[in-house]
Amino acid sequence: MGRWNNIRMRCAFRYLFCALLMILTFVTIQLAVLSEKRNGIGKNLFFNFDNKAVTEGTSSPGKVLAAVVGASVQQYKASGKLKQLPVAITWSEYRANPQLLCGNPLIDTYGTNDPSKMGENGSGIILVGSEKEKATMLISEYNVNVYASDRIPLNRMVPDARFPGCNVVPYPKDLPSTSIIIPFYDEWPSILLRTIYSIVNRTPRQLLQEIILVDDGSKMPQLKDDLDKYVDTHFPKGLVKIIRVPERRGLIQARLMGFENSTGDVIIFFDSHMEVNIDWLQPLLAEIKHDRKTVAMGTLDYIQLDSMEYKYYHDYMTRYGFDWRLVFFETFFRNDQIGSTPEATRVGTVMVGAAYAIDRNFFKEMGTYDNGMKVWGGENLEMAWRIWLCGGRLVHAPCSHIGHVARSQPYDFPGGRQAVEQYNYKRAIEVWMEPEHKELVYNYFPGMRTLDAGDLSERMRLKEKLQCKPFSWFINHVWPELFVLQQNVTAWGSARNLHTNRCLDNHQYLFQAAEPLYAETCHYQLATQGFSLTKDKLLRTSLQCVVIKSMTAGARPKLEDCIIGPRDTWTHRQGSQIVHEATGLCLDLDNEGPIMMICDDQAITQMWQFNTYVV
Ligand SMILES: [Mn+2]
Repeated sequence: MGRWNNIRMRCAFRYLFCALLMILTFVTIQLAVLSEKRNGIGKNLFFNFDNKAVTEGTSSPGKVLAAVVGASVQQYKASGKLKQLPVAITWSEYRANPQLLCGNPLIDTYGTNDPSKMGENGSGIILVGSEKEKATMLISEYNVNVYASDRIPLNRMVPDARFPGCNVVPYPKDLPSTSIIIPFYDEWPSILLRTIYSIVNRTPRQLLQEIILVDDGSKMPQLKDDLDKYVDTHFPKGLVKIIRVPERRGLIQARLMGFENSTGDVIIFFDSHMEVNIDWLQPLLAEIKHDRKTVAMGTLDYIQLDSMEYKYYHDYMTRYGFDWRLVFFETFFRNDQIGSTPEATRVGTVMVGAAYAIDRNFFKEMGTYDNGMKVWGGENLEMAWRIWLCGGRLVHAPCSHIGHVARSQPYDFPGGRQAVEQYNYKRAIEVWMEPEHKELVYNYFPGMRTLDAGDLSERMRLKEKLQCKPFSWFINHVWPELFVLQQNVTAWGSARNLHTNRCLDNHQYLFQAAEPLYAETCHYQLATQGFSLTKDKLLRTSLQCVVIKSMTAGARPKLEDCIIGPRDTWTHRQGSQIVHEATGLCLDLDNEGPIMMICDDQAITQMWQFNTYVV
């Protein structure tokens, strides 16, 4: 095999050195195999079996550097350009001159990657047989295929996920410098390192101020000294900073600690399992340079948790939304929100927790995060509301793509996720929502009404100081799709069938594809049985309208998104029929649920009553 031939060839000239090297290599492999048997594969950060560019001793990490090097690096070395690890250059020296090499082949040879390597160019890994079994076991333990991650290059390239037009978008020359803040808690080492390599290799170096890792009390031993040594020997000095939080304080606090220790003009929070795409940073910074009160979001691509394949939409972009239960979901842009080209900036509603850029002073002026919140959850909604209501704006930069491993967070929630979320939600809605909006949220979470969410006085003072707009402004201008049941309606509440005491029910459905309209025993909880007849004659619930797909008697009515979907109109008189205008059919009810029938004044199953009529 190539590697052994290589070593033998070199041995002809330097047999003593090579004998030592071979023994060392052998011992290293044995140790790794042993530790693998003991601990499961990949427990050692520095023994990446398939990524031989840099392999270090497992027994004393950091001491045996570059013991085994792969063929591409051999060639590179032969060209005389490679400096021996450890990397000695400082980040400011390296930054000042885009031509400089740093001595780490994973950085210096980036761009000439061997495309035949597993996982290269964002391809996924397909495992078979015993490898597959091992990986499956590890996925159930770590929620991500750590086995696959250990087998693909730390510096792999990814496919260009951008709209074709992004290639020619010009960006201003003097963009602000950026600190990237990456909190982590028990992140798998090769996934964390790939996040860092992707940033170093795909970010113009003059724009990158620093990468700040915040270890939020990880328990994995590999993330302590080994990580320190790896960072120390593989990246230019001062580029990657590690902050250790002795006791876990949660993602929000960890982000804030990273922020306090950062020095860039702009800050970007990352998850610890991401891979940035080509020219990902410039579009975000261009938005902020244009208007410093802009928060710019990248487009998230999907790294499959089982295969590590980098996936993306070719001609589609996701918009984010939320409903009254504060569930964050993906939806789509209205036609009027898409510019003249697909790559034009789009207005945003709410943000995901990570991968947004904000001017550091603006972040401070806006009151950073509510540090009374716990762990994470809800902070992304609160921040988006605050930005919009207090004078900022939130946009999607379509040309900035960032891959994200779609895994459940390695973060756990002391006290349970639901309790933490509700605590955070309560803090957010008490500060920002008006009573009628809070009421709609409490309808989903009755327990939240009496929940003690701690001291909010500081956040209330902030709202006062920034002279923020009322929440209804946000609904009217930013997220009009979020339906307020009692606004602009002629009837609202629950729609009860007079014959059966069953009410129209949405089964808490919130997606765009058509779903059956249901009827269930009336309980009058607005969360599932809140329906309205609007002034423009839509029969609607949370995010959907009632529509019919087949215009004949016997059709089952559907719930379908009416942001850009169909908007059927209906007429109704109190305690009487609900008539579909286009067909003249009446909403009826049989044993299977709502059904469209020929109107019949004598049919009591066609009589409906809303809780409240507005005259
Ligand atoms: Mn994540």
